[in-house]
Amino acid sequence: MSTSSTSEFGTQPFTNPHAAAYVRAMADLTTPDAVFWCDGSEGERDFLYAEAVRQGVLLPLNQEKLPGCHYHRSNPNDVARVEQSTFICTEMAEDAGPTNNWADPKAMRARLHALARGGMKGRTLYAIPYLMGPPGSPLAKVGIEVTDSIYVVLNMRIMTRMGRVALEHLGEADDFNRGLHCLLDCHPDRRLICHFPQDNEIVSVGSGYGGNVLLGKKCLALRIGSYLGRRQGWLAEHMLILGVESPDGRKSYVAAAFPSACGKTNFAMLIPPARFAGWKIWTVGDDIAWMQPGPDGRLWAINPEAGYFGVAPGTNAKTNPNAMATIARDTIYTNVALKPDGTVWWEGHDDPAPAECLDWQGRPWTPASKEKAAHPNSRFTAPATNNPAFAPEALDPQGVPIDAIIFGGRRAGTVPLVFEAFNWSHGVFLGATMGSEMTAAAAGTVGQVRRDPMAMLPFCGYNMGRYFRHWLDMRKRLAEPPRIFHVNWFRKDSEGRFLWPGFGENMRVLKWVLDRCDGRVGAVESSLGWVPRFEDFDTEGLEGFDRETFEKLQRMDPDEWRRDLLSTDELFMKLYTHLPKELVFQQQLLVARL
Ligand code: GTP
Ligand code: SPV
Ligand code: MN
Repeated sequence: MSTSSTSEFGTQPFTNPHAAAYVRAMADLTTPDAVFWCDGSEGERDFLYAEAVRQGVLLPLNQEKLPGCHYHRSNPNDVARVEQSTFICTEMAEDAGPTNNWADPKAMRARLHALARGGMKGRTLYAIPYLMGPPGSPLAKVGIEVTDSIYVVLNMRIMTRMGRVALEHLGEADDFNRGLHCLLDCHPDRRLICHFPQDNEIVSVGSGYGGNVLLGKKCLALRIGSYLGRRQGWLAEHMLILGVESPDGRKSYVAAAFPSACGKTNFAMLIPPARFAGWKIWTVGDDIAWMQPGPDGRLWAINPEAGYFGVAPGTNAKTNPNAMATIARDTIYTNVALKPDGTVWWEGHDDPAPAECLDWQGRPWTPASKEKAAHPNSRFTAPATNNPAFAPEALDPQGVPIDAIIFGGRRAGTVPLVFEAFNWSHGVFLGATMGSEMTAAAAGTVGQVRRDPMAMLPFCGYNMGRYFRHWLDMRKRLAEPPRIFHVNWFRKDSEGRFLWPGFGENMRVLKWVLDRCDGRVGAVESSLGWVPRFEDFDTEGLEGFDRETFEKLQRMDPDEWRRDLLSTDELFMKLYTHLPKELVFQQQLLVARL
């Protein structure tokens, strides 16, 4: 095994002996031609982009129009997370619980090592030290990801605090997440994303895509994070974090859990409509929140990430101007369409469909083509600091105090625009019973409604029943718990059109949420929870929106809810051995109210 000799970069082994030993052990297993030790410097970045272009992994985009931007196409069989190939490997199957795939750690490790053995032959092993969370934060965590994908290195460089800063945070300690990623032959039959929470270890093979391979994100920050959070008394959640600044300069903070591709990035970057002159939304995070009770009894949240891995389709200057500004430079585009002038396009872009371009698979595409030009789960990877609404508090090691938690799903029917939980345990019930239509972010049946508790079904690294218990128990440690709400931006009319304009107009819902938190506005008690009165819901300047539309949006049909409860029942039955009694009680109360 030699060290990379192609440049002055990547030649300095980590001085932390545990980190260096882990990298060497993985190199012994996978036998790469070279080992590249990442330091996160700018010189290294430039070298790696040039190298990725040379390898054909990235294509430089039009540097006048999209400075610092690159283009990537993944293998067409590898375009989303694969939940059926994702495993939690714990000694006891019940520790993973019935909502996760479980495997015996010894057996799975043997299988993975057999797959990875010699798997980097002829390739370079990149050793990536990364930090999740602001440096100095008590919640921040270090990972070392070893990968043979230069695409992963460059994405991790945007999504995390990568390089020296992570090693400095680690010091001489052995306390880091060990992550191995090998592309292998990228065959779905040999694709496995495995978590060993008891060893703080992740092994991912056979994929090159997003949440399967950027191990700091879903694997560490959510699956391993949630496992650690339960043991250590904090929460790792699939939540955006935003700050709302009112015209008098006061700031409130909201965390919201929506399932994949259900609006977190858009909500986190919201620009209020003209009616809300003087209000400003600040983005703290767009996908993941780590939260713990502070000494003041409030719930404090940090965003462990440093970038956005966002859904491209539907992003435009009208729906999300902040995202468009964010991705105008230093961005990696994956599986979008490529225009002849070296810029990019996707369905729902501001520009009209190009007369001709290459689709996400590199095939010629015209507006007459039947298939989509961009993959529905095509993504951009962009640094958070590019965002005009980036909240400086995102860098604060203590995080921000959360005033409200919002749960929400994508539901064409049944679920009203907004309602508020009666109390914490009812709020936990709302989160636990959340339903949502499946999206292209994971391989599977798009559009089918499934229970996705707290938007964590694919991401909870332990028994979901215990996870609910943990949520209920948090209440005891919070003198000032956030209020909990439920929203649905996606309700449709009988013609299949969205009843609610969404995007920036979601500010109106947010305003009601904050008014409730501040005790500024009353509400009506309904079977589902507290609901707004039309008079209290700000509709000024909302063209054509009247009481009738509001009532359609807020309509609650007991029969539809009883049907929905059947699938909640199914989830609860599945979890019955570990399901907290309070949730069953909440369900009985709901049935009675209906
Ligand atoms: P992940 O990154 O997969 O976790 O997704 P996300 O929750 O951040 O979702 P994102 O904000 O990227 O939105 C996903 C899709 O939903 C995009 O195509 C958006 O255009 C669309 N969307 C977001 N917010 C709204 C909304 O308020 N109304 C409607 N109708 N669509 C929305
Ligand atoms: C999600 O699916 O929730 C994402 C994208 O944020 S991925 O990183 O692929 O998980
Ligand atoms: Mn997500």
